[in-house]
Amino acid sequence: MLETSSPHLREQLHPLIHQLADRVLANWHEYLDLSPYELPEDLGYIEGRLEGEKLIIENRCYQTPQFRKMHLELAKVGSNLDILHCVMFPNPEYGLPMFGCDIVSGRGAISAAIADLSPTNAERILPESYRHALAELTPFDFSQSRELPEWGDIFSEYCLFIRPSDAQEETAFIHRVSDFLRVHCQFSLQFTKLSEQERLEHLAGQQYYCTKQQQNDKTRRVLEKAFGDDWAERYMTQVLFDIPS
Ligand code: BLA
Repeated sequence: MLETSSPHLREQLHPLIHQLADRVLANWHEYLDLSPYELPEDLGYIEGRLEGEKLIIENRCYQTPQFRKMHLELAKVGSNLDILHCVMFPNPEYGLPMFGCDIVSGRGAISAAIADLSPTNAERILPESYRHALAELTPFDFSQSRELPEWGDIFSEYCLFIRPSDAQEETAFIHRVSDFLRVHCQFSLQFTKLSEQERLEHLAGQQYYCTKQQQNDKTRRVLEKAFGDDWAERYMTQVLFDIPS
């Protein structure tokens, strides 16, 4: 099995989080030719304090020719809050969508599990091959869908935003995300380079995506309480959702 984090943190995270983290890394290693990606100023492992509780963040980052930055983050806030955050930022030279996933577990129960392949072209629709493959996936009827926040217009019609109600739904979520990743990794290798004009269009789409994600006050608040406002701003705009130039 692939080691997702120090055994110490990994063992303490909600099982859905470490299972999905393993799955993400397994998919990346299976389909893509990974190179390391250095985060700014050694932000691989970070500790802070949230209202007297320790916040631990572990980052894994890779890149490939198709993906400028592939980021997997695991975080634990005290004994209550476990988080998985994952984003694959495409190289804008290929018209690929953005893969994003966030899982939040509070007091042992998952409150939010979200995953999407989000379009970055001007029309904000997924490439034909993706739409076809995603439409073919066996649908699963999750019992508790959650409503997207106001900034959530970046997500596609395939976006999954649920609160899993039992172990079966947790497993179904992992399978869905795995399918998204397999489709994304496999198709990404078939894309050819765009014209300069199309590249700029996708770059603008990624910038829009990041600007919207930076408006997630729930993420920001957790980081602000543990590390202060300035650090949270820097982390959200330079590590979680850095806008490519
Ligand atoms: C929600 N994100 C949340 C919540 C918390 C965090 C505490 C609220 C959980 C809930 O409403 O049940 C916290 N998420 C974090 C922190 C980090 C993190 C601290 O990633 C990192 C250190 N967020 C993403 C990505 C997506 C995303 C990639 O990072 C989607 C692809 C979505 N998170 C997302 C959405 C919500 C959320 C849509 C719900 C926001 C809301 O309801 O207002």
